Amino acid sequence: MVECAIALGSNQGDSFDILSKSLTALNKIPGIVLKATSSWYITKPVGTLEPQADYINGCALLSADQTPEELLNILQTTEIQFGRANKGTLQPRTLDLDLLLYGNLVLNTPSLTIPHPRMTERAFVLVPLAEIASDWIEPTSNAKIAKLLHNVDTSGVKLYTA
Ligand code: PH2
Ligand code: MG
Ligand code: MG
Repeated sequence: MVECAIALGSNQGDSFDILSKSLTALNKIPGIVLKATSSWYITKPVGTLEPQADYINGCALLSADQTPEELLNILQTTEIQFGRANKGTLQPRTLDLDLLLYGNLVLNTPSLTIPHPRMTERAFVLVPLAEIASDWIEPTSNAKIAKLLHNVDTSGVKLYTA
């Protein structure tokens, strides 16, 4: 089993319900065990071309016996299961599941880059991730998540209270 970190996001549909149910669905998949979940955060959209709704974001830690590619496939299938239609990177979505970290693996293939290439600059990832993995060393920067969090502006990330 390999310890993995994923980021979850949604800004379309009943986001809180979709995000919660997606974690339950992932935990039911053979070979995947949900180890920890962060709080949920309301976050201002980052990098989108058109104005769009605020996101709910969070992170989770999984133990998985899948390869990175198998895990990516599972995440993409789960996105579709929860109604994701739009594959565009910067478009609104019902569910976005991003593989952030896979143990201390560094991988660059046409279909998959691990660690997630933008995670070190995204407060909407680092704030929830630091709750559950503050001492995890991000292997391309060699810095702990807690340290990376110090370098980003967290003003657009607010704790979500249901
Ligand atoms: N995801 C994006 C682009 N911008 N902004 C926020 N706040 N949250 C996201 O999950 C997000 C984003 C592309 O995946
Ligand atoms: Mg994403
Ligand atoms: Mg994605």
